Formats: sequence, structure tokens, C-alpha cells
Amino acid sequence: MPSDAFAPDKKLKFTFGLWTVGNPGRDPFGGPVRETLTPAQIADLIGEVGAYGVNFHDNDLIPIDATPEQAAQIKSDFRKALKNNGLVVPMATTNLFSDPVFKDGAFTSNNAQVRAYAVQKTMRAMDLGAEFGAKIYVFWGGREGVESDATKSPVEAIKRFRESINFLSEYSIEQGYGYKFAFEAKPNEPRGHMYFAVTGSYLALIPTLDHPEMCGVNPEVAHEHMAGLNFVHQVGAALESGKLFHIDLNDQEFGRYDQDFRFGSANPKHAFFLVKLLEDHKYAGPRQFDAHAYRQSDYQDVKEFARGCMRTYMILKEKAARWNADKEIQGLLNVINVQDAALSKLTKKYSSANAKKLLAAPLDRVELAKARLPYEQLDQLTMEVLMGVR
Ligand code: DIG
Ligand code: MN
Ligand code: MN
Repeated sequence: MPSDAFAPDKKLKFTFGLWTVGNPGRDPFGGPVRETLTPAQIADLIGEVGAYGVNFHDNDLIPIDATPEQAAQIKSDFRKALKNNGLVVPMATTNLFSDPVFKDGAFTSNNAQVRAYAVQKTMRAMDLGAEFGAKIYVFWGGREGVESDATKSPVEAIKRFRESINFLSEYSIEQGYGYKFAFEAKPNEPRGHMYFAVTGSYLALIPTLDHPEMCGVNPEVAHEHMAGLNFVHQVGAALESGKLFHIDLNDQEFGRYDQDFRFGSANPKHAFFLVKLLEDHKYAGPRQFDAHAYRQSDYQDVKEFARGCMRTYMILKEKAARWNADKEIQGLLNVINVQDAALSKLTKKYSSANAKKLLAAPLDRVELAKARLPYEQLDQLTMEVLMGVR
């Protein structure tokens, strides 16, 4: 197979945030190890590796203390770099977690003035995102949480968050921005306990909002793994409810701090089932690699990191197609999935007639328990597809 068979496909909308490949490598225990690049330089790097687009928090692009003249220059340079590299900006978001003002949260802060400032800052960031054509707006509540539940009511926090989102939904509608809001969950870090800890928390919130139709989720692999959850099932729930508006791809060892590893580099089997799910369901949204290179990497290696994220996705996409076409695997699926059209019809829609028929159905549990489930064989064949021998 030619080596470019796994070159990034623009139709898959691979994106990187400015904060990902531009991450200078600082961590809680050490300062930067790489020079800080300008947004234009980061866009050049993202373009060089062949991605589709670049995303940003307001302050990744415009420093919070930039003068209007500095902001104008940065935007002009960034716009040029986007054009030179044929990049688009599918998503924008707000940094509501770095500045000390948000030390106790933004939309859920105990301080009404901080809550107001968070909404004001988000409106301005939405303006900035719209300037660059973003149509998806991500909300990651980095500081929305507590270390001690003595400080805040979890009920009040939800009400405060909902109020901000309802207000900002109206702002997007009034401005004609056409944003789709995508909520991103995380269980902890930087807060000891974060509200809306998993994707399901947001799926439960969305129907209670004033504009649920414009709100969906942005699940991240690392964040659900931190909570010890099966990420594929979380994404399945979002897909099934039509709420997978965006996705943050990376990787993560279970039970660790947020590692934001290169996609597929820690759990290739989970990554395979995720790619298969997205491709089987023809997910049409952007695929953002919200990840960063190892602290030991120089920018040459950061480019390999970015290429690796996309290349792994392309390889797993090919493996998923191979799995779907594998005759032995498909044969096993037919054994496993026992069909019975007459019985299945009964529970499709309730009626007293159907209930009577179902109650009278001669279903023998001893016989039913004998049905074969060759899952070991099926999973071994799956592993052999992954290991490249099928
Ligand atoms: C971290 O996983 C968060 C922030 O980087 C950002 O707000 C969001 C964007 O996808 N992901
Ligand atoms: Mn993360
Ligand atoms: Mn993320």
C-alpha cells in the first residue's frame, strides 16, 4: 500500500487548537521547554502537516492584555497564515480558566460580578470566533467546580451555568452567528471536583436549556478515561441523540492526570472502536486533536506528533473498513445476532394485542441460554485485524 495511503484526508476535517501544537511544554512542575510560537507560526505548522483547520481560545490568539493595535496586527498575520495554508477555523472557545479572576470558576463563580465578566468575555470571544468563520463554539468549564463542597451548592452551580448558556444562546441568535454550542466534560483537574464531570451530564442538561436545538457535546477521550469510563459508549450516546457536534481526540492511560497524548498512542484498541463508530455512523463534524507532544519533543518532533495523530486515525479507518468487510467476522456477527421478525415486531409499538401475544409466546429460557456467543473468536479476529495479520 503506498505510504501516502494514510495521508490526512481533508474530508475528515482534522483540526488542531493553537494551544496544542503551540504548547511550549510547561507542566505543573516545570516551565516551557520550547520557544513560544506566534499564532501565525502555529498555523504554518498545522498547514505544513496537512490538517484541515485550526481552532483557538480567545487568548490563544489575542493575549488578554493586548492593545487594540497589537490585536489588529495579530489577527492580520493570522488571517494571512490561514490563507497561505488553506486552513479554516471550524471552532472557537473562551479561556475562562487561566486568568486569576476565574480562580473559583466563571459561570458558576460565587461572585456575581465574575459571572457577569465571564459572560461578557465569552460574548467578545464569540465575536472573535465569528470573525474567522467559526460555527462551533466549545464550552469547557475548566474552573467550574470545587475542592470543598462547603463552598458551593451543586444545584445552584447548574442553575448559574444554565443561565449563562441561555443568555449566550440568545446572543448568538441575535448576532446571527449561527453557532452550535458544544459542551466538553471533565471530572477533575484543575479543580478537585468539576461540575458536569462526564458527557452524559451535559446530555442531561441540554433538554433543560432554552435552545436545546443549538446545543450538543464535545467529548474528549482523555476526560472520560480519567473517569474510568468507556469513551466509545459516551460518544455512542451523543451520536444516538444527534448531539455529537464536535470531538476532542487524544489518548490517556486510565487513572492518571489529563495526559492529552497523541491519538491512539495509549489504547489503540479503544481508538479503533472509536474510529469505527465515527466512520460507521458517518460523523461529519470536525475531528480536533486536543493533544500535545511530549515535553521532551522539539518542534520537529511536534510535527511528527501532529502527523501521527492524523496518520493513526487514517490507519484505524482502514482497519475498520477491513473489519466490516471480513467474511469470518461478519459470519460470526450473524451467529451472534439472533433475528426473530415476528417477536421483534411485538415490542416495536405497544398494543394490548401485542402484549397478549408476547405473554403467550412459548419462550423457553433453558433453550434460549444455549445460544452460542463466540466472543473470544470474534475479539481475537478483531485483534488480528488490528495487529495487521487479517
Ligand atoms: C481541554 O480539553 C479543553 C480546552 O483546551 C478547550 O477549552 C477545549 C477545546 O476543545 N478542550
Ligand atoms: Mn484534556
Ligand atoms: Mn479538550
